[in-house]
Parts: sequence; structure tokens; C-alpha cells
Amino acid sequence: MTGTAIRAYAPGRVNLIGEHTDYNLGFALPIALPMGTTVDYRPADPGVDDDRLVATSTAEPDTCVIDRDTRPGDVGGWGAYVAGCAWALREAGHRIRGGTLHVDSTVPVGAGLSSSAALECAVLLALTADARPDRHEIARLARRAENDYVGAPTGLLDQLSSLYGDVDTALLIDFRSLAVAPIPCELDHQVRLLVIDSRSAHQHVAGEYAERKASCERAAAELGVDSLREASSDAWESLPQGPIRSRARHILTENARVLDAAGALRDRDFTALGVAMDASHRSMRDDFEISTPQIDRIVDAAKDLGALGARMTGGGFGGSVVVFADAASASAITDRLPDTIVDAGFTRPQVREIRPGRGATVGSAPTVDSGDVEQHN
Ligand code: GAF
Repeated sequence: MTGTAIRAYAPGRVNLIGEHTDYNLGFALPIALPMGTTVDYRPADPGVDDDRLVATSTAEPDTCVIDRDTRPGDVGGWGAYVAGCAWALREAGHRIRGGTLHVDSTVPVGAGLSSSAALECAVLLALTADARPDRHEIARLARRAENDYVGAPTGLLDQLSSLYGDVDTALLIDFRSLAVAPIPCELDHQVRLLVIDSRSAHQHVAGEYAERKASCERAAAELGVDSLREASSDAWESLPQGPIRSRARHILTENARVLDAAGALRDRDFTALGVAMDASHRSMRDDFEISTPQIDRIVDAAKDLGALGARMTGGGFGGSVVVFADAASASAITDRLPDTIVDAGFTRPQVREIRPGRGATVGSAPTVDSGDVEQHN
């Protein structure tokens, strides 16, 4: 494909259940969003002796120039995710041709819907269109970029969701084996899926996420295991009262809830799925302490308006709420919930009804008049 323009697409994700379980080698049940990030990569012509990548974005005024030997700290802002991918690829021994990259995204930024992973995965797929490493390798490279170049100590949830997601499908991910099992998630006139963006800040580089990760590592050490995945489901009971015990309880009970929720989704038992989601939210609020008053108010309002299940999704401290509801309740939530939240003194949230969307793709960029993209999953 050298010399031809390449277009890669990677979606954001919404996690149905299983929060902060990824770096504890547990389970999660995400879907790919129908919103995503498109990257058009135009490698320099053969013979042009310029290894630099020049990245632009429809949403950003600045142009980001990435040198061949870029190091963590060289590039900040949105460009750090692009530069981090180039850095991770070169560190892993991949050859990258210089050229231009243009980014265009429909994933809301800062909403807990993985705009960063969508950007990383699209950039990596575009830059490796010739070599086509497998998708687990792409996910690991994206995580390396995010952890070691951007400086956010996140797990693999977002990247695996974006790379393996599919239409009308949820993914049961086991972060110990890295097995990704599709489960049908078809919505109909009975069951709807809403994502409610609180439009309040959400930022992983901030210390809270790192602090939760460190607490989990401490809990595992106190229990004498390498990761909380190796602990028995009631092992948290042996820890002394305090935050470490609560953090461990969240992770161990959350893993069990993910498996319950996956079984419920397979059986299309949305009542049971809702029970697991509600319990997950309480666990994030009370044990892991990653919710906010506004998010709790949105979850309560969704339940008051008839939701089957409602919980914060993503890393926490703001972001979005995911809701399953029957058609009548979904309409009531869409129509009435934003005013309820404004009346309670918070920013007006944005409610979107969605279906699980397609996963990441890469192919030749369309010509100006064709509009079609040859895609390869
Ligand atoms: C963020 C992180 F990027 C993920 O790795 C995951 O830990 C998630 O928060 C919480 O489940 O999205």
C-alpha cells in the first residue's frame, strides 16, 4: 500500500459493566460506539527523505510535527496520542514512513467514551497498513503509547473494545487470557440503550486513576497474589477495614457481576442485566469512590424514570452514564432527565440513544469522487 493514501477508522466504546477490572486482569463487557475517529494517512512519496509525520485535526487549530526520534514529553495535547503511537511503533521495531495524518472524530472528548483509544487505534492501524500486525498487538502498542508517552496508566479495555467491537454485539473480555468473546446485543422496540454524557470533566492523567490502580496493587500484595484476579471472590473480607479493603471488594464483586451480566445478556434477560448494572454503580460510588454527585443524580433520575439498569461507565470522576430501558422509559429519560438534572443545579447532560457500532477498519482512502472505502477488518 506504500504511496497510496490510507484511511483507518476506530470507534469509541461504552462499557456496559466491569470498571477498573482491566488492569486487575479481570472481566469487562463493553460495546463499540457508533461514533468513531477517522485518520487519513498519506505517506510521503518513495524517495522523499523525510521521516517526519505532520498531523492535523478537524477539531484542533494546531499542526503537530512529530520527529522520527520523538521522545515522551516532546509533544503535548491531542498530538501526544499521535506522537505516542509513532514512538511505540518505532520502539517495537516497526518502520514508519513520514507523511501527513489528518484526524476527524465524532467521539465526544472527555465524556468517558474513549476518544483517546479511538484516536490511538486509528493512527496505529493507518501507520501499520502494510505490515498488518494482529489486533492484540495494536492494542498493546496503543496502551504503551498512552501509558509511557502520554503518561496515563490505563489498561487495555478501551483499545480491545474499539478493535474487536461489532454491530449489535457486546464483548466479554477476559484480561488475564485476553480472550474476547462476542455476545449478541440486539436492541429492539422493547429494549433501548442510552448513553448520557454528563458534560462534566473526566481526565485520567489526574492522580485519582493512578491512586486507584496503586490501591489495587497494594490489596493484591496484602493478599499475597500477583493480581486481584488470583484472589478468591471473598478474599477482601480478610483485609483490615479501610480504603484498600473497599477497593478490593469493588474489583472482586465487579468481576462476578460482569459474568452475571454476560449470562443475562446471552439470555436476553435485561431485568437481570439491570440488577447487575445497578449494583455495579453502587460499588463504584461507595467502594471504589469514583463517582460524582452529578453522576449519582443522573443514575438516580434514570432509575426514577423507569430504567432497567443505570451506571457510570468508564474511568470515573465525571463522564457518562449507560442505561438500558424499555422504549417508554427510554423516551421519558430522553425527554425529562436533562431538565431534572438542571433543576438539581448541575450542567445539562446530553442523552443519546445508540446501538453497538462496527469495530475498527483500515483500507485505502476514498478518491474524491468515489466516496467508498475498501475495508478490511
Ligand atoms: C479508562 C481506562 F482507559 C481503561 O483502561 C479502564 O481502566 C477504564 O477507565 C475503567 O474501567 O477508560
